Amino acid sequence: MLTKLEQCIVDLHKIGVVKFGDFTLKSGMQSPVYFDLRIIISYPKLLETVAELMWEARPCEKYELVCGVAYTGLPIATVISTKQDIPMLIRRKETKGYGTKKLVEGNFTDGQSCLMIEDVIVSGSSVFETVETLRELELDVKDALVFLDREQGGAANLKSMDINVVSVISMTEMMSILLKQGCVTEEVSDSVLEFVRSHTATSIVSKKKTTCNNGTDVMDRKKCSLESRIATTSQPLTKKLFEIMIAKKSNLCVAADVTKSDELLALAEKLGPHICLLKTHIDILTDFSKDTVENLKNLAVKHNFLIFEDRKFGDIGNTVANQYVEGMYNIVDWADLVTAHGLPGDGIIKGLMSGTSGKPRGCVLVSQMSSTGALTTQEYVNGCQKIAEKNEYFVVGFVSQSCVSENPRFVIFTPGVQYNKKGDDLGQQYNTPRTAVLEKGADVIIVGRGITQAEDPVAAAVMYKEDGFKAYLERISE
Ligand code: 5BU
Repeated sequence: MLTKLEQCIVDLHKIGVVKFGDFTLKSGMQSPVYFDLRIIISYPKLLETVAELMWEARPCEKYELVCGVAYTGLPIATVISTKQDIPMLIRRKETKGYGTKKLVEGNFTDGQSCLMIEDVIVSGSSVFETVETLRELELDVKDALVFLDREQGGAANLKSMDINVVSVISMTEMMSILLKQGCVTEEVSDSVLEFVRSHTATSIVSKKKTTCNNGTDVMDRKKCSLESRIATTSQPLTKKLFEIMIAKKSNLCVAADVTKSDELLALAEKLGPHICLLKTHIDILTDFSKDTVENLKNLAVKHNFLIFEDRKFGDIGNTVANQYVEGMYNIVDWADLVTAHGLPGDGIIKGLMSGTSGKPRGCVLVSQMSSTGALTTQEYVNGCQKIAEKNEYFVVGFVSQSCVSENPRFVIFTPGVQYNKKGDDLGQQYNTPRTAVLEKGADVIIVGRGITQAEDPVAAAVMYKEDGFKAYLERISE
């Protein structure tokens, strides 16, 4: 005899709600399983059972309102609303052309308690967006009731936003029922469980306008302090980078373009205390070995900096995924950030993301290069911005020579920085740290030969760091 939940899962599988194959989730992540509860509206009895199971799992006895997250949360919320006689709200999915108030349909008054209803939770972004709107309207939203928790970090993400998630079933439990009831083979079940185990760290990024440190509701990245920008993103490495920059009072990234591992490690050891990032071109090392990157990783921990491989990926997603993970460099293993061109379109991001296996990683899009005659057009810059906005979970920011984004969540990295030099013989062009930060809007200055070929690289690094950070402080206080 099956329990109500077991029967429900078997029935959902039967009508095609649980699908196995190769799916691209909203975040761009590839998944071997997809739970598509939308079709439940064609099966009213099953919809009723799902709503009952959810209501039975509710964390609190009483709520004054329920609100379904569009779209599949809506029919479930409607059933709960009519059965339990609790008024319902709808939050529109549209983001443009509606003020916050008009985004929500239904009657309510300040302070009423409202239960969120959602079908599936991955990162928690959809729930978060809805809760954000309701909280702005002074509603009291603490709990989210979901049917399936895909166990990909959504509950933890929402917990950090003070939203308590209660789910009817987890992906692991669902697979165990489906396997026991002979609905899936052990092979399929194992592949899903392996996927769940290796994708537990998704992140939420709010689409909401962000308030700057000076309290104004403007989205001007250049005016926001690093402290206030931490809250604008959930990209773990962007957050970490901001924290390092604050702690070390440094917006300096050194481009360690040397050809021997010993030299690279010596630079990392000497300059480590002064930098927020160390940028590599790993393929110019003539003696690369696994030890090189193991030692580099240890130095990154010791001196608290991130490793940034300037690989400039530029191929189709599938090739890029191989270049990122396979081959002798295994870049994903040791580089926190990598650069990529936007030219191939956002398949390149999906390719990189598919290689991360749940590790916190990020990519920086090359929006404008520093060299003379770079073929950058405004259309390309805009295209990169679109890719970044669409893949905000993975894109940390842009390499650029101007303010290509005002969004405080994105970091602008500017290479071509050196004192007293116009450029080199091969097309490189230079700005001073002040010009880069104050005029070009750089958040991070990338300095290579200006430091590595200086007579005293440490003294040079200190000078670039101090000037760069002073210019940043000046910029936010203007
Ligand atoms: P330099 O020695 O400060 O000129 O080194 C600049 C570094 O930044 C070097 O590693 C380049 O590959 C890298 N770079 C750049 O100079 N310009 C760009 O537009 C991009 C990267 Br993208």
